Amino acid sequence: MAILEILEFPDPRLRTVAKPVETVDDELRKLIDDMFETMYDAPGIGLAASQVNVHKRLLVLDVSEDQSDPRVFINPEITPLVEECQSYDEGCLSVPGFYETVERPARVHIKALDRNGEPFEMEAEGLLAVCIQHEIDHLDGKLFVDYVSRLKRDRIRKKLVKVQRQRA
Ligand code: QAP
Ligand code: CO
Repeated sequence: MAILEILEFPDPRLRTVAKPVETVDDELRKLIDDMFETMYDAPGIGLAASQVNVHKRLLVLDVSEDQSDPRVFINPEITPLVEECQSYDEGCLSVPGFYETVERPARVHIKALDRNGEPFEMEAEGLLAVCIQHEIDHLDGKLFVDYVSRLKRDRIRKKLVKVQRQRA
């Protein structure tokens, strides 16, 4: 297993729209294992392949408190079930140190493939629903900072570019 490098905002590669996974094989399962290791190491609750510069429609998440509920979604398709939205203070491993309130549909239906390539469907609400929607946004090249004002987003961008320069 390996810890993968996580791309950080405003890296333009985070804007890539990911392509559907065509075959779920051992190579993809190795990537999934590395993504879990990277996410748990951070630590984080969700990671999309786009964040580790792999532009395939694949995400992992675990919203449990003790890393006991790993879930994989390959080629996820999401449908909102209610018009009502919930607000959540979102963060992102690609936007380290920043949190902003985002509103998203409170209940969603998800269709996806599991790590064996088997289709499954489920409904989600609460943090799980927030997290799945946040991660699917990554696959479409979107970030939670896109939902806040340009002023806030520009401030976050400037601060992150500064720490990235200091590191380099
Ligand atoms: C997405 O985010 C998410 O700023 C997953 O310094 C977040 O795992 C979905 C993290 C909130 C729903 C609600 C962020 C770690 C982890 C940071 C994460 C940081 C270290 C974020
Ligand atoms: Co994120």
